[in-house]
Amino acid sequence: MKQAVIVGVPMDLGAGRRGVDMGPSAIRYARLHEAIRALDYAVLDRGDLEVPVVETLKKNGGAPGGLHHLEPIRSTCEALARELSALDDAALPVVLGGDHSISMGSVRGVQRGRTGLIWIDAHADFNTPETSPSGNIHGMPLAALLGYGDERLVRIGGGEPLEPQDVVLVGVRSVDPGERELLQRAGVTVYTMKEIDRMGVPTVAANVVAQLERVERVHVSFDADVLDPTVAPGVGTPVPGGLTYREAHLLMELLSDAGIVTSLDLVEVNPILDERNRTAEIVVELAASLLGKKIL
Ligand code: HAR
Ligand code: MN
Ligand code: MN
Ligand code: MN
Repeated sequence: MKQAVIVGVPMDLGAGRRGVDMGPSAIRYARLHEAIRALDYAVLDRGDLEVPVVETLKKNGGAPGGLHHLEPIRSTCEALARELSALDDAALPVVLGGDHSISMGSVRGVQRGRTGLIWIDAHADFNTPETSPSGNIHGMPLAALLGYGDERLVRIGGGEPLEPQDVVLVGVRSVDPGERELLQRAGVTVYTMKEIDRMGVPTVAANVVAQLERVERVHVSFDADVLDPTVAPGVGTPVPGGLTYREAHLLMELLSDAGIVTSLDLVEVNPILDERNRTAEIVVELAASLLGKKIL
């Protein structure tokens, strides 16, 4: 039997607003386990990592050019990378955030051989301390995974930087000025909302699958704010013009059909801003589509 391993990372230190630390709880409460078990996976929940409480930390560097809460974020990501790298290769890790900075730990933890990454997000998360308008580290993880930015983030988990040709961004519609320049220079493939409008999800999904044909593993990092805020109000940094309910499902269904996905993050769900947990519920439905749920 296939096995899914759930790890929660209740951390909001990388975000500018509080609340995504409650994401793991909200996603479990939305029946994640049942949804995955129904797809013939054995589900092992390893619980939540221990994350420093913000009130116990000194205030530090929240200004532009800063790295807000660098040390506790770095150590939490190291712990996550260690936990995931110890798992059996055949298991499918499902990491529950938490803000998107946790993906510096999850990607390094699942990286084995040539690893592809599909980053599904309204934002590019390609800032460095120099380009970040906020100093919030959840705007920096994808850059760090490709080797850009502060060395202490780049070196998390001891992994090699990902190859730009193995990285795809989908759903982007909010990019900061300095971030744009680095993103274009880095050479990762980006399907903005414009491409999704113009080509449609089927073409985008087919291109993504074709691009990642040669990698050994594929990690999907799903940021709930890629969804349109009318569909998913429970996120800290909503941006209008996102994926509709069906566009998001179709993307997951087509990636599932391709059979390439070997690990998954579900991040940036903010229960404080949500309406009766509906964002967490949609995220669970989308995870089920990605892991093989069929309509018929
Ligand atoms: N680009 C902005 C910044 O770096 C906002 C980033 C918001 N990030 C997320 N993750 N929610 O995608 O400050
Ligand atoms: Mn803070
Ligand atoms: Mn993100
Ligand atoms: Mn985002």
